Amino acid sequence: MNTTLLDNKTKQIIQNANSIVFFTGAGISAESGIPTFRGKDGIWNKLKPEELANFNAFLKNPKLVWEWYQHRKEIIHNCQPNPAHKIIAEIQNKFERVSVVTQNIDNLHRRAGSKIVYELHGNIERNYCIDCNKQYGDNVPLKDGLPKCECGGLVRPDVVWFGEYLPQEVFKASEKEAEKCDVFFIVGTTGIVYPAASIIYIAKNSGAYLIEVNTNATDVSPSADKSFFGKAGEMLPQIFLEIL
Ligand code: BV8
Ligand code: ZN
Repeated sequence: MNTTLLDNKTKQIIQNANSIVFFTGAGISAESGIPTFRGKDGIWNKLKPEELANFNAFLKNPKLVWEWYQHRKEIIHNCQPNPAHKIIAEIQNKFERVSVVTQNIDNLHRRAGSKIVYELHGNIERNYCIDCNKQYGDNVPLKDGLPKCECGGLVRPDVVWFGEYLPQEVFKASEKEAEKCDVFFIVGTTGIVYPAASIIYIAKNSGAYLIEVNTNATDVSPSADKSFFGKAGEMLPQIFLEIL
């Protein structure tokens, strides 16, 4: 890509930034081979979130919901962080503070080496018992195909389902990062799922410079100071190539 992406103003602002936040969604993991939710081959085109990603659906048919998450976990385990995840990790010691606020449950930011990661919607690698709250990693005992805790309770993935509250300490800390940052990147998200998306506007109202990276325009685009329309795995490395 021999054309320069950055205008001087954006370049200056990023170069002089102390704190940078990356707010990410399913789009940042698309190039790793993880299907998005609403894209062309999006998960929600085939399955209804209310049928699977909510607590009542789990109680009604725990086997179906559990196997759906095991299926997604298998896909994630066969995927690698892509250049977008990697550049975010690589630049974290080039600036005073670089943090990630993600809606993704795929653990790819951590696998790429990012240290400060706020998982607003949980992490598919973690599980817990809905009765005694015992934490489980990969070693969830199955009893007739059902994820059963030693106390007999059902074990569920430690993700936030629709109609459920986000982990408050994670949400509060993410709000703080948004309030304090100089530059706020919005990468690969439609920005329509709340209360996660409200963090974008906390950053905006706190004076951060908003930079969107997405293959398409979104509800966020009008609020962005700068939008780069293209693949995150190509755009983000190019942006920091021009900076550093
Ligand atoms: C709650 C975990 C309180 C599970 C997820 C206010 C207004 C309207 C609705 C609501 C509201 N407040 C609450 C609601 C309801 C609901 C909500 O927001 N609904 C939406 C759909 C309208 N919110 C909730 O239910 C939340 N809880 O409010 O609790 C409460 C409590 C009790 C009673 C009442 C209220 C909880 C929401 C969390 C749900 N869990 N995930 C799992 O993953 O299985 S949400 C899940 O979907 C993801 O985490 C993510 O948040 C969302 C997907 O969105 P995106 O990440 O943006 O992905 P998407 O596929 O849509 O788009 C991809 C984007 O990437 C596109 O823009 C595309 O162009 C771009 N792209 C694609 N490829 C690339 C790319 N960009 C760059 N490069 C590429 N290569
Ligand atoms: Zn238990």
